[in-house]
Amino acid sequence: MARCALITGITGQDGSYLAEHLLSEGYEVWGLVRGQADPWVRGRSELAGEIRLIRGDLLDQGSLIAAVERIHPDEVYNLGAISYVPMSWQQAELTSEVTGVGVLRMLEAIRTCSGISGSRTPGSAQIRFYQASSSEMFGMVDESPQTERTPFHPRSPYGVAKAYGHFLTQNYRESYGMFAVSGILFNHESPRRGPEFVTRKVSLAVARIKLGLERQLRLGNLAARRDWGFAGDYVRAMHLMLTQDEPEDFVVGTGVTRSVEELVELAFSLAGLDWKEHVVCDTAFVRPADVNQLCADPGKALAKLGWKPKTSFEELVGLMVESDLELLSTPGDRRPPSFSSDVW
Ligand code: NAP
Ligand code: G4F
Repeated sequence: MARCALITGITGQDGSYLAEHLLSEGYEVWGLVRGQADPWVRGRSELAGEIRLIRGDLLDQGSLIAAVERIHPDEVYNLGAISYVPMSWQQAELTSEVTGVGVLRMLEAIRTCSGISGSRTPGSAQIRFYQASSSEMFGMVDESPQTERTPFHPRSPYGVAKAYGHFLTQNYRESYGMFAVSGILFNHESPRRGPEFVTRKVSLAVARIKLGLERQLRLGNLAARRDWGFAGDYVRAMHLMLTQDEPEDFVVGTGVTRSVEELVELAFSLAGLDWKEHVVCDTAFVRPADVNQLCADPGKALAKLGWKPKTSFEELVGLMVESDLELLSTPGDRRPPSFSSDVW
């Protein structure tokens, strides 16, 4: 029988790539969607009929229990979160509830539906759990590159909420013997990245400027450094983590760090533009506390999962600029028409 996976955050960047990957591995894939007018239902219909949708919200314990009871998944991937770091200062409480306590609610749904009570019962839970942890937990780093053992010093309410979810995942593994793992993923991007994140903000601006639709791009901290990879590569690591004999946490990244300025220079040059003629620094995009640099040591993932990224930074930026040039050159709304399958 096909293995069955439930993905929270199915409408997000990673949710779509993970769903495609699991479908290609022969899985039955369910996605949790919230609200009554799902944008995804209208916007991502290329997967119509292949992914099954179920309503639920990380803020609503009962809906998560009902989803797990209905589906009986073999694997749960908790990708749902408020994931945009600046928003976590504007809505700190909501971020803590969704990105942090949401992890507790999903673990509790699995524990309840698996019949695990009080004490540690190794191996008793059949449902395997993946938590989307983040390199933002490292925050102000005092060692580089960062490994699974690097201490956390989060710099935003988002980072703090992710650290809570990370420790809780470890705690449920140790307390109840659950197969619960945390993937500490560094920044990963794609043409499906939300437009508020810096890589997509840049690739969209490059396309608009190239096509004469805009002249200027306003950015914040150009000196910040990130370890950027391709989302399509990273979802393979998530799946591999749930196929191991023992539950363990892994750092996933490329091991190469670049500045926002290097990203900008490359993206503009790929379109034959000089970034200095268009980019303006704007303090409105500078954060109350930023993470200045991140760089992964993915050695454990390579050794134990056999995982390594296939897409270079140059290829990734090229992919995004090319995709946005095509998107903005195409007249009209290119989204496919309505989604046909039922939402539970
Ligand atoms: P994303 O595109 O922002 O997607 C976030 C998803 O969370 C959306 O599907 C959203 O659904 C869902 N969500 C928001 N609030 C929810 C709620 N109350 N209940 C259920 N679902 C809710 O994020 P992503 O880039 O795919 O990242 C996936 C996960 O990995 C996130 O947890 C993120 O924090 C983490 N992460 C990402 C990166 C990265 O570089 N991309 C790195 C490390 C960790 P709606 O469409 O309904 O809003
Ligand atoms: O693209 P960003 O918004 O990503 P950030 O904050 O690193 O967070 C992303 O990666 C995390 C993994 O480390 C995820 F957990 C998280 O969910 C999210 O996916 O910003 C990257 C850097 C920052 O230092 C920011 O200050 O770019 C700098 N930056 C400079 N100007 C800007 C801008 N970021 C944005 N979004 N917009 C700007 O105008």
